[in-house]
Amino acid sequence: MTDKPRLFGADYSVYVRIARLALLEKNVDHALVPVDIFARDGVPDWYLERHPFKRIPAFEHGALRLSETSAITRYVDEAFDGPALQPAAATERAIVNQIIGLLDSYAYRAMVWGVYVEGVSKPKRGETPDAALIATSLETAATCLATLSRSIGDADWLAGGGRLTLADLHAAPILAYFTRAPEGRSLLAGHANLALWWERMRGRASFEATRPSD
Ligand SMILES: N[C@@H](CCC(=O)N[C@@H](CS)C(=O)NCC(=O)O)C(=O)O
Repeated sequence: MTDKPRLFGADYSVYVRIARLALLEKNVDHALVPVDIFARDGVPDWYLERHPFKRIPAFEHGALRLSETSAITRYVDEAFDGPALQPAAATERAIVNQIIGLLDSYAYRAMVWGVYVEGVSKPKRGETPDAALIATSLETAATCLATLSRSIGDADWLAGGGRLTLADLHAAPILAYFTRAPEGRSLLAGHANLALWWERMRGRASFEATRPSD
């Protein structure tokens, strides 16, 4: 398949950034087609065919159309040349998938919406934050960080192995928003191994190239 992949979305989105990181780490030439979920009129009608739930990103490669970031990143890893972003061994791959699952199920909502949006964005816009939501989100965030910290152990990468994987790419854009909140930075500082991992991720060219424009 020779068509250049297209990713639909916006640079501020955590999930779009995850997919872009996978494309960049694999050195895949691709286009980012702008879709703004926060546009005044909502997402354009044509986009519903690509994502019936009006979320970003959506992806296209030749005749293949995908939504759901973890399906997109796994496809990108498996369909293109470049460094493998998933371990070959079933046990190690299961750990990567477990981390992605916990990030989707628990970390994203708590760390991005519950801590960053509620505690940083809303006050900036002059809105009153929901203190109870911030408190429960910080509790969930603490559990997420403790789990990730146990997983990384003494290794350089989240799944505990010697190589960057899709788990790292899934986590970093979430941490990018979480650490904009002072409480987020201080929770992260409680896990020296994760704090080092965060510095490692922040220094990657792919991470710098996908930094949101805001
Ligand atoms: N399960 C989706 C989640 C994607 C998602 O939630 N994207 C956010 C932006 S980071 C979004 O489109 N939010 C719009 C909304 O919640 O209405 C995936 O894995 O791609």
